[in-house]
Amino acid sequence: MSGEATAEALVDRVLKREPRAVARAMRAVDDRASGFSALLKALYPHTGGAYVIGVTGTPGAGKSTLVDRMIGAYRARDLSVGVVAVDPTSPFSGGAILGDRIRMQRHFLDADVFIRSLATRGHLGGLSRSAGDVIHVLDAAGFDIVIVETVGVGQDELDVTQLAHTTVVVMAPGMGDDIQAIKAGILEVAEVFAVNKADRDGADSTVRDLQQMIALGRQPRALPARHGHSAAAAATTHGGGGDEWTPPIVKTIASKGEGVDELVEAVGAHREWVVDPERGADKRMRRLSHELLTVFRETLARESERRLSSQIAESLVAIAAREDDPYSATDRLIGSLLVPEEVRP
Ligand SMILES: Nc1nc2c(ncn2[C@@H]2O[C@H](COP(=O)(O)OP(=O)(O)OP(=O)(O)O)[C@@H](O)[C@H]2O)c(=O)[nH]1
Ligand SMILES: [Mg+2]
Repeated sequence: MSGEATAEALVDRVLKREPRAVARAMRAVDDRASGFSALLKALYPHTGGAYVIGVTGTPGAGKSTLVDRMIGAYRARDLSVGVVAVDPTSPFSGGAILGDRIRMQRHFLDADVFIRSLATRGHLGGLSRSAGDVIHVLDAAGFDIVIVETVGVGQDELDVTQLAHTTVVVMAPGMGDDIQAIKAGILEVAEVFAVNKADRDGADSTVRDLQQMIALGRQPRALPARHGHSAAAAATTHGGGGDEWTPPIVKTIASKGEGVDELVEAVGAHREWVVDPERGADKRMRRLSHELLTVFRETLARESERRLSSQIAESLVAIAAREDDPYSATDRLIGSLLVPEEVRP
């Protein structure tokens, strides 16, 4: 971005939800283009209106197909939808991203739908920071619903789910999901399960496996009764009242659009739980804390490296000559960061 006037104009146009401005702002924050921080500061006061849904799960489970259907379901409810597809495995716009675009293409002419994939060039602060910033752009642009699709394979991608108000974990039968999921920590982040490809054999046994795992992992708790027979049709045992959320399990056939309304209802039930002033307070604070710390760490690391660049270069020379080691060098670097130059002896 060049010049203050341009930046202000860009903010105005994002707030008016001009697609090109939204795309440009998203690119600027993802690329860390100059002025990206000022842009985010200007946009932040206009955020907080969007409901953020994370959709994650094993590769090929049908996440994009399901997101496409969810877009349709929210549009039918007259809500606008912004989608960010994060594909860490193909940072330079690989095939999967292209596939996502084609899959969601039928929404392309709808002004109330905005779909972008995140390039995530692996800069400091990583995926989570980038996704968080991009969500803010969509939020400020006034989208009612923001959906973030990630492949839940690594910690980085799972971190992204921390930014969501509701995380939907998508499984498919016969993919060895149970073992994979536990490994990847997917179960811990799930607030709603979608067992997709329910047209295939083994869907019911995947549901049963999940029910068992949920029962082992948590005390069975009740969903609000009014959702008991719809969204939570396949949900785990209901019991007691209490403050803990039990993730409902919804069977879907994304390719045919079946079960999608139930899924959207289940997300809605969790939304009611999260926005409750008391019950959802912890979750809301965790989300904010994750966001602040992510921004703080990235900025701290970037600023420190900038300020210490000449000392870092000197240390490198000393380490190469075996006169120093990375550990002692780090102690010294941090020391000089904490004691400002003016007061150093
Ligand atoms: N039989 C069946 N196939 C489905 C269903 N939903 C999606 N698929 C197919 O499964 C394949 C993968 O779907 P995607 O939506 O790309 O899955 P994804 O989880 O987004 O995949 P990645 O982003 O690559 O991890 C596609 O060929 C879909 O047409 C379903 O409910 N039943
Ligand atoms: Mg996908």
